[in-house]
Amino acid sequence: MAKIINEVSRTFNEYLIIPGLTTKEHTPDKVDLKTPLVRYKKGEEPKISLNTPFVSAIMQSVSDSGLAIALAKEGGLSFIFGSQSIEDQAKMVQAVKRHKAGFVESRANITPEHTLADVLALKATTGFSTVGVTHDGTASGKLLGIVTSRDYRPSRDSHDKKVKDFMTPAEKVITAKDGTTLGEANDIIWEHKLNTLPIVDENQNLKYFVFRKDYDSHKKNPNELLDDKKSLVVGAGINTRDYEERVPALVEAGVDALCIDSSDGFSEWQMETIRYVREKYGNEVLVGAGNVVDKEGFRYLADAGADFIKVGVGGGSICITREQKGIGRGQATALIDVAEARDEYFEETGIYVPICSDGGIVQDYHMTLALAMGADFLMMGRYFARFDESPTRKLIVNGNYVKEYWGEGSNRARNWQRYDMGGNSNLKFEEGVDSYVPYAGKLKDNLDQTIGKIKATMCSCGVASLDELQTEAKITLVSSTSIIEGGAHDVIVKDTSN
Ligand code: CPR
Repeated sequence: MAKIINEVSRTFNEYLIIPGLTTKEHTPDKVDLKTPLVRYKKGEEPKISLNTPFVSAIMQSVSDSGLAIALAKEGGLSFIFGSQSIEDQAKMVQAVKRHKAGFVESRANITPEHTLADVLALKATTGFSTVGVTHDGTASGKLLGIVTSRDYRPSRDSHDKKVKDFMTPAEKVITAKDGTTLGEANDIIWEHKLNTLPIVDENQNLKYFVFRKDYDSHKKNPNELLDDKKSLVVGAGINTRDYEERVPALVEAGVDALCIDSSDGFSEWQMETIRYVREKYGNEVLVGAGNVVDKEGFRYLADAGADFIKVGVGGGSICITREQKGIGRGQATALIDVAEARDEYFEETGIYVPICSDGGIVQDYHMTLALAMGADFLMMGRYFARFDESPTRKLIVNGNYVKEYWGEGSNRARNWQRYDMGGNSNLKFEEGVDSYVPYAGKLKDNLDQTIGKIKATMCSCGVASLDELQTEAKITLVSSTSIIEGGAHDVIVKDTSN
C-alpha cells in the first residue's frame, strides 16, 4: 500500500513569528544577513557566502545579466536562465563578470530607419529614455547617433518621422574610447555638461553608456558580492541533457556557481550531472541541485555531492505543476522537513549543505518565516520580475503599470528540459502560465525596504544573525479566523488612491 502522510502540508501564510525579548543591543543596523551559498566542512568557511540571502529564479523573465548585476551589487546572486543557447547564456555570464561600475550596456537600441513611433514604444516598454542608434539596432552595433527626449516632441512631431531625421548624429555626440576609467568618464561628463557619455571601441561600436545621473550610485555598495578579482559574482542554470557542452562554456565564461534547474530534482539524471562536474573539475566548480520536498530527496542529492539543495515543488506563483501532475508539497512543510534533514546530515558527516527555499514567497514576512524555518537563502521569481532590471517589457494594463512574467514550463518559455523525465518520450504539457506582475520600480529601492522589514522582525525576535534566527525563533500556526484578525478589520478603510 502507498505510504500516506496524514500531516497536512502547509504554506507560509499559515504561520506567524512570536516576538522574543528585544534588548537594547538589538537594532537593525547590527543585524547581519550573511549566509552560506555552498557546502562546507565544520570549522571551514564556504567558498561563497551571500551578503543578502536572496537569489533570483532561473527564468527567462527574471535572470539576465542586467538583473544579475543589480542583485550582486546588493549582495545577492542571480542564476542566469539556461533555457537559451549555450553561447547566449555564456555571453550573459561574461557580461556580468566584465561589468564595470558605472558602465552600463545600452538596453534600448534602434536603427536609423525606425520611426518616432518605434522610439516611443521602446521607451514605454523598457523605461529608458536614452536610446542608442546603431547600424543593426543592437547594443554593440556601430554607433550612428543617440536619441533622448530632447530630440523630439511627441505631441507635435509626426510619429512616422525617421530616427535618422531627428537623432543627434554620431559626429555631434561626444564619446570616449573603451578603456576610459570611470573617473575620466565623469570628468568628460562634467566638462561638456553631458547627461550621457557613450563609450565606443576602435571601430566605433557601442560598448557602454555612462550616465550623469548615476554618479552618486557609483560609490561602492558595502554589500556588493565580489570574487577575488573584484568582479561581480554570478550563477547560471544548467539542465541534465546538454551539460557536457554547457558546463565547460559557462566555466570558461567565468561563472561562479551552477544550479541544475528542474521541477523535480530527486532523480538519477541529477546525480549523473553532479558526477560529471566532480569528475571533470573536482570541487573547483560549484553546483547546486533540486528541487526536492522531503528528507529522502535531500539526502540523495547531498550524497551525490550537491553544493546546495533547492526546496519546492509546485509553489511558484506561475506554477501549475500541482494541478497538472499532482506532485508537490506545501512550501513551509517541505522546508521544515528538509531543514531537519540538513541538520541531521551536518551532525552525522560534519558537512553543511545549505538549502534554498524556491518559490511561493509573496509577502516580505514570508521571507523571514522561510529563513526562520531553516532556509539558508531564498530563490524568488515574481519578486524580482517586478523591477526595472528584469528583462521583460513594462506595459500598461487596465491603467496600471505591469511587467510581464512567465513560467519556464509555459508555452512561451518552452523550457521543456526543466520538466523532462528522461528517455525518448517527447511529452510536452504546460506546467506554468504567462502573466503580468505589478511594476514596482528599481530593485535597490525595493530590496532596501524588504531587508529593512526582515531586520526589524529579527530585532523583534531578539536575534542578530540568520543562525540565531533559525535556532531561537518561535513560530506559531494560525487559524483561518486569526488570519482575518491580522488584516485591517472592523473599520472602513479610507480610499487614499486619489
Ligand atoms: P515565485 O517566486 O514566482 O513564486 O516562484 C519562482 C519559482 O517557480 C522558480 O524559481 C521555479 O522553481 C518555479 N517555476 C518557474 N517556472 C515554473 C513553471 Cl512554468 N512551473 C512550475 N514552477 C516554475
